[in-house]
Amino acid sequence: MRTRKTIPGVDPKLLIKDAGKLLPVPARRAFLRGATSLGALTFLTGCDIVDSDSAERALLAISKFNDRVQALMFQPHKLAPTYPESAITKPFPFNAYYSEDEAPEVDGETYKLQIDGLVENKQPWTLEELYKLPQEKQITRHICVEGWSAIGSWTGARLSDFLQRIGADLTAKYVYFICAEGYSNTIDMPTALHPQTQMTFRFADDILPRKYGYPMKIRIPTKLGFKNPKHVVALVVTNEDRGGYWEDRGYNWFSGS
Ligand SMILES: Nc1nc2c(c(=O)[nH]1)N[C@H]1C(S)=C(S)[C@@H](COP(=O)(O)O)O[C@H]1N2
Ligand SMILES: [Mo]
Repeated sequence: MRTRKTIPGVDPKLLIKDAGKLLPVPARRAFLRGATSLGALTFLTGCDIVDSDSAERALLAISKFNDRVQALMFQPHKLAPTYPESAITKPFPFNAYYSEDEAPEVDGETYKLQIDGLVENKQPWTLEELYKLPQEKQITRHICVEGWSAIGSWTGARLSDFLQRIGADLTAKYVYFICAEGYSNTIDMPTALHPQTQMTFRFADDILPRKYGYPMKIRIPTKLGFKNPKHVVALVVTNEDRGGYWEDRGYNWFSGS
């Protein structure tokens, strides 16, 4: 009989299941169907799983692998589906790591979008200036990792146009966003330049309400909800991955939708 070693703080079955969930979909099925063992996980990740820390490291390695696969599979010109006005979800859900009445109150009069990093013109932008940018409307689906999705209508400027306008280094790897209440996240440059990635100023044709990210959010229909920062106060073009609120808490970094 084969003896099974017990690992302190690790349930091997759950660990394999978690690792499977972190894999890109096509690989996930094969992985879960196969006689996956801790040995296979060790082999795949190069992490010797002896305790809960090394188990976490193995999961992180799988998640990083998934990021690379998603980045390779990302099609920079492929559009996310769009919908008619009649498909808009009403009421549109609110979500954040706090309750709706705790959403930050940003003063639009004094608001300035700060620009930093690999950019020629770091002049901050007032809301009045931002509103003058050419804008377009999108009706797309927002998908949250928590298991809900909803169709909404967002209007704003293409982030790619804005990045060009401020002389951003478009060969840099990332754009990092900082929000009024301390939320943050980093996205890859191909996603930042995607035609549907938007600096959003309006929701359902009205000025973006406080709960949905006043005065500006970044709408990215090709990414999960948590990669769509609300109440954005600063934008940084960078070659270093600065992570983000949920990224730092173990959510998959790329999180394509
Ligand atoms: N500043 C900020 N942006 C945020 C969050 C947050 O807590 N703070 N939550 C994210 C998550 S998990 C989701 S699903 C969406 C929710 O956006 P909504 O309130 O417009 O539905 O915002 C994302 N952006
Ligand atoms: Mo979310």
